[in-house]
Amino acid sequence: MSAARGKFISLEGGEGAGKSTLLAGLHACIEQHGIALVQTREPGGTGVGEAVRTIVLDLAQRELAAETELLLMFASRAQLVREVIEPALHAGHWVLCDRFADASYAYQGGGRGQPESRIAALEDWACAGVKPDLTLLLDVPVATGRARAAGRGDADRIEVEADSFFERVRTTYRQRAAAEPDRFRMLDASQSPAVVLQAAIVAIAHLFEAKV
Ligand code: Z5A
Repeated sequence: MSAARGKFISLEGGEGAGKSTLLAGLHACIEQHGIALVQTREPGGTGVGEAVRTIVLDLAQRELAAETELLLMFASRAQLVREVIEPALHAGHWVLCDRFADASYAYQGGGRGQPESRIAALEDWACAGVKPDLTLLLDVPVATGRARAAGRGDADRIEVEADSFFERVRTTYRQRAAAEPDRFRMLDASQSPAVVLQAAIVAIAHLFEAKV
């Protein structure tokens, strides 16, 4: 008998929203329910994806065209879906992913102005029907997120963009959350890490109920 398909949760948000911080707490919470969990990230998560990540975040790649950036994000994603996410879900494991396709709509769509229809076509092809069951959107004012991230040292190729870029990213995320209320849960990420974790645990609770 094959295992019940696992659940797929993605975390999204702007720079410094607190995804990495939240991931650790969520990971522990899910495992406490006796669920086998695969944690991964985008771009990255596979050998190919991590190589793509190095390119797209490299400040020296100043000439990278917006179209190339978009294709690279989906190249990483196509590999991650086939090598990690789909096999894990098929085996009944849950997958917790730091960013997924919504990030391409927000950054390459909202931020860089790539057409939504083109991103949707790439999603259709690269993701082969794999979509998060739940997306936690960590919403935080751009200035707050950037101030947090600034404490980390050197900015990467995307982090050096202007505030206006990150405002468009935030607006696109919020629009996507409003358009798909069943899949998205928007969390106020300007609160303390403990409060954000508690809100996230409440937001994923229905997935545990669906498990039994
Ligand atoms: N990107 C893209 O353009 N298109 C795509 O399709 C995909 C990605 C998938 C890499 O992503 C870049 O790729 C990203 C989008 C782009 N570029 N940007 N900007 P990433 O997720 O690896 O990098 P990131 O967004 O820059 O993550 P981040 O800045 O590391 O943010 P975070 O993980 O959300 O934050 P954090 O590391 O948990 O926290 C940052 C700091 O804030 C840290 O000191 C914490 O201790 C602190 N923190 C965290 N939470 C709180 C709260 N609640 N209160 C106070 N302080 C906090």
